[in-house]
Amino acid sequence: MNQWTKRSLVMGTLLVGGVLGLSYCSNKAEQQIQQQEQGNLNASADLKTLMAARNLTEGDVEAALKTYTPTGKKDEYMIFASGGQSGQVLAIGVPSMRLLKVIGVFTPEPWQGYGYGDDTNAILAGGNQGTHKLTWADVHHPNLSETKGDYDGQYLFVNDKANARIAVVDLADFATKQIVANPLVASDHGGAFVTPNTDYVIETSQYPAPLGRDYAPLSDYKAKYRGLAMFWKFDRTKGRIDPAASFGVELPPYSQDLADAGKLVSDGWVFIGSWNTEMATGGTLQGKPAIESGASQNDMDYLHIIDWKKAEQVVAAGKTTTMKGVKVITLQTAADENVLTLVGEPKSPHGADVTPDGTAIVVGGKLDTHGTVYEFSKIKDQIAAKKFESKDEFGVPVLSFKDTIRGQVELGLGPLHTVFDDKGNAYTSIFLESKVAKWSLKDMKLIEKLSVHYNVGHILAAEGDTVSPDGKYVVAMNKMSIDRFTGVGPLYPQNFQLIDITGDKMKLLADMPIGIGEPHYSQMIKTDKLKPLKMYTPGFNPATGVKDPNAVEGGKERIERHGDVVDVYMTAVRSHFTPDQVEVNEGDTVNFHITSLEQAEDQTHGFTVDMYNVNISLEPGKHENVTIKADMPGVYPMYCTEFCSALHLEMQGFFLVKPKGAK
Ligand code: K7E
Ligand code: CUA
Repeated sequence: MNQWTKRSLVMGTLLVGGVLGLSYCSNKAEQQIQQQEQGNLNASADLKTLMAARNLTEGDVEAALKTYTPTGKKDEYMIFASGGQSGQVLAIGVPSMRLLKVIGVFTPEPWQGYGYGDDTNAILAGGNQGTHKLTWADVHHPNLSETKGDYDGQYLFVNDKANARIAVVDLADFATKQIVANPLVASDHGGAFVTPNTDYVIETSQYPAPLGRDYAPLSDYKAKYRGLAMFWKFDRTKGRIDPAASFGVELPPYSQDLADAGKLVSDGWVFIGSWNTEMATGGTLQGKPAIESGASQNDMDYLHIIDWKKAEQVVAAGKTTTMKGVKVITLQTAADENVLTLVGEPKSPHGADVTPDGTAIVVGGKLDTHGTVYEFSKIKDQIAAKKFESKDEFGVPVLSFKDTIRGQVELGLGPLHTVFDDKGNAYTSIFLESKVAKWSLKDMKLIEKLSVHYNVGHILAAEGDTVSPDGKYVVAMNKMSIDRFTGVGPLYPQNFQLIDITGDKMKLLADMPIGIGEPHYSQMIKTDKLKPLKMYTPGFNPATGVKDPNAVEGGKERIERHGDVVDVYMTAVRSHFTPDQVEVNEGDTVNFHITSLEQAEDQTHGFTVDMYNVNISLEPGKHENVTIKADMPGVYPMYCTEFCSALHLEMQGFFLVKPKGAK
């Protein structure tokens, strides 16, 4: 039997198997043939010949061996990466650096049907801000939920810098469940960072403006413009943020930047970097310096230190004002009650990263060559003793810089973000030099620098933001890729570079081009902590978190008319929709209630009504509701958009809209 006969036999099995739902088994037969073919092909080629033919060094082969993941083998870690301007989140396997999923978060995602059905539209609508429909987001910092300072694999939070929003993704099904919109500010950046037991999700503003998004001229900058640290209360039992139990802390009009929550000894505290303590507002047409130079005059900006347990007490004591429904601790109260304290940090800082043991905070400086390490115990003791050096012009107490730091380490030009391993080392991204700097937290000494390609922004480490990082891997998230990949036009991919940190020397293992959005931050979790669902219980609505009241059982499919409202109770199972003919009148409102009757792993159907901008994903057991206004008379195919079986193309039906006045 030659390969072609074998193949056509397999295809025959596939066809029959697909109809019977046996495609998995026949895929296996197909796989065996493929493996035989590859075996034959490779038998004559030895390793050296292959290396020579592909111009690979021994180092390359070693890197390949450390990352190559044969079919069927799984990754040890998963990265949750910001999808940047795409408004989405990317799930990536490590060490294979294979893209596993693009999770729709702030932006509709058609494959998942996210934003194309009633229930997911309601989630997206929760993020409405202002009067313009927001169809994009600037995702910066994904943060995994934590229990006792360790990733627990349950939830993921992300921020939208452009529109001041926070989203909650449930890692049971990797789907977005909630978007909360901050009514007080227009942009954020210090989010979405969690406290060690995920009591709060922190969101701090980036660009100062009047709180509540009111108008005030720039001449009132110092008087009326403010920053904000928002503490979104997370209700783990519901898996949702509870806005009513959340509060904000008003901040001076500096540009607050990255934030991090204290852990272990520093649990109960939050640290927020800032720049533009000059409060420059530009005015280039009037001959004033651009903000970039106006904001770079001071040698020191301010690290903001918030005692959030104290803040909770202040809120409980009712010492707040309410702005647009949010309880806010005013700047005055925050200063008087020592909820907020400042300490100098070197010129235009970026990054504020708490060490795994919680004893120190590392800050980088975009215009400074040092990593600066603050000793938390010194901060705490001086605040307790009210030993302040001065106050800023808003009356906020300021600690002495030199009495607060553990020390500084010379790292290079433009140190940004710092992550940690399990051996007391820190890894800092050096943006201008395109390097990752490894240094010792204990000795405050630079150990090694590794070139990356190019202009590294954030870096991330395996379990890197927990109380017990794993070491093993660091990933450099490079902004530029210049000569790394085949050209795809002037908008180049970003470049994630996987680095092995297990040896004495860091070793670059693999490049992964990222052709979507501009990722900022990511976190990497051990995959054995994730417990993703394989399917939903029948009739479950993932958006509402309960069995849908309109869930349809097999045999109970029906069409009901109530005046000009038509309810279609539909089921989907290989390879048909029931009912498959839906005829309505022009102008009717049609509610499709569709339940997948599948309970077999990975048997997903899609459902579209052509021309009506509907595309939902029906994973096994899932229920979705879709409402459309039948305002286009005609005949529109409805079909399954997922190649679900051999008779997938036959999984179709007709949606007929009878024109007004037709018989
Ligand atoms: Cu450095 Cu938004 Cu965290 Cu970008 S931020 S890199
Ligand atoms: Cu169901 Cu294709």
